[in-house]
Amino acid sequence: MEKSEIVGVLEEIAELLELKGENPFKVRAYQSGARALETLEEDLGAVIEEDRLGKIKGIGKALVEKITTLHETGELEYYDKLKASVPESMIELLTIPNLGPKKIKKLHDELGIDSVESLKAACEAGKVAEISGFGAKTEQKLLSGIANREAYQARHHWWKAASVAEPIVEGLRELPEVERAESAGSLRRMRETVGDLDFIVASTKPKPVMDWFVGLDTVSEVTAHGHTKSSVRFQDGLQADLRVVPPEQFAFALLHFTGSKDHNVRMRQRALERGWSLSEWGLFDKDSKPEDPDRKSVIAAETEEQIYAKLDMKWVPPELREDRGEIEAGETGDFPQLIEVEDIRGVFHNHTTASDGHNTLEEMTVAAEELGLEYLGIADHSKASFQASGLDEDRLAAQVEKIRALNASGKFKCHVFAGSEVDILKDGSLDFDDDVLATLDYVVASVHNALTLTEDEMTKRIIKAIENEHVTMLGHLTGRLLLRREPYAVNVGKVIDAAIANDTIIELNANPWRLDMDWRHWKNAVDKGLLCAINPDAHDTDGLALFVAGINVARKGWLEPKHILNTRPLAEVKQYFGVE
Ligand code: DGT
Ligand code: CA
Ligand code: CA
Ligand code: ZN
Repeated sequence: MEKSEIVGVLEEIAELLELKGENPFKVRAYQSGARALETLEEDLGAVIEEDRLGKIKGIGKALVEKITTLHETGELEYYDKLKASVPESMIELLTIPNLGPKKIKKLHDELGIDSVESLKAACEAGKVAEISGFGAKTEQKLLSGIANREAYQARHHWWKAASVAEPIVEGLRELPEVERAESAGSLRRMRETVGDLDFIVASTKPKPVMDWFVGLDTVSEVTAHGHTKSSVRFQDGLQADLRVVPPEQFAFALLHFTGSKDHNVRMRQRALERGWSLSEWGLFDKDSKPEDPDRKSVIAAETEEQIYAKLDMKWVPPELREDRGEIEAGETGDFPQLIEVEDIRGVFHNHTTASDGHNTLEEMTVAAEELGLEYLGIADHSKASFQASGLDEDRLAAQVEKIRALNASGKFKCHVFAGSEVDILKDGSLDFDDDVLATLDYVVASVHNALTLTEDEMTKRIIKAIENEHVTMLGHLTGRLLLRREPYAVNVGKVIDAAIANDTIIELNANPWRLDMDWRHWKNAVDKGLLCAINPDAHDTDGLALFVAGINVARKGWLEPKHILNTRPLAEVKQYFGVE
């Protein structure tokens, strides 16, 4: 078992012990063991082999044994037994924000609460507010935490949904009965999260296609199994609809089930204005009846282009189908030249083992070069992010020197820029002084702590950072973690205006958990003059390729190469940074 996983197990043991009301010293032993292991810079395997684990501060004798067992076998009987001794529904309570093991124990002791359901009922009855240490405000917070959690569980990150959908579409296309197969719905529209998958298949023999689909290994439940539509739930909770239609309906079904609903409403309106009714089955005379056996589509369409053309429009890229101006643009064909993966020449916001990354500077550079990137920006955390081993001034200076030497060595074609992801402190000042920032090629400024300021305070804090002349770009504007943590309160409009006024870039953080700044803001912002950088926020070599998730969202935000700094060639980026 890897070090990071062992850290997770130790943390979980501490939580379970606390839930059971065990001796606080015992709890703390596991917590500090987890911390000590997390910050261990050496290779764990070597430390164990040389029998040095017990010499590390914070790791006692009992932990040496457990860590060694976990490392060598990936299992631990003590942990399994402990876990089995606490009901699953109690452990689930730990997933609610603002609720730690101590509070859960108290709720259990005083109100007999042992599940999310019983907590919800007790909050709604006002019983939780009456317990000392809780109060009405906490009760409200718990209720909204429960509501968020329900909403989060109903949806999935686009990246994950895409990884489930891709092999299914390929599998469908290989079936002899299948003429065409596509993903539709929010997945095709590149929404940041996906409710369910929607597959559309053209075939004259639906039965074997349906049987193949509901019989997939990964299906845990079949919720519908019909002639033209089946619905399933996969083991990981994701649900999917499959619709099989006759080939002549395929383009209409694909258009309809790609949506969005709002886009469909506008399209149907256009059809009606022309005397037709548009549906998933075809384009018909608006007075005709579906029951009429002779009813025929006004056009035979093999592609979506032909349907749009019949309605006097150019084909609309699926990611724009949200009724946010694409209908009007479709009339004139005046679409943006949407950014593509090949347009990206480098990336700026990336971490190495110097802070909380998992690969070294050299390894990251090799990986960037393999991806064909011309340049790579290293922006490790600053000292205020101590939980991420942020760099202090000395370590930063050493890293800058190392990067300069790497470039000078001529070992790599990929140029490395020396930067920092500097913390924006609570008052809006930065974690490094200006003279330190001046030694860098560029600076990403981000908020990582004090997330509960008022909207006004947070907005001022961020704008103050934007106004610092050394700040090149603002990192992950709202701090949201999709399906896990809501954005902090901040006035996005004011931040955008300040960024434009100060020639500061706002990043599009491409991590599939973030996709921050949100796609809904980009079109207006770049029209007003904002510049964007698409950054993977990579913490390892694999993470570099995640900029692709940012491309999806950038397209959804109507972004073109000219709006994005990292589409520019190396020489122009150097010029932009004002470096040699
Ligand atoms: P999701 O699954 O919540 O992430 O979002 P979608 O957009 O994939 O929604 P879904 O799966 O319910 O339906 C797929 C598409 O089918 C949707 O984008 C538009 C179309 N559609 C579904 N129901 C309706 C409806 O009642 N009216 C219209 N106009 N279109 C609908
Ligand atoms: Ca869907
Ligand atoms: Ca659906
Ligand atoms: Zn960050």
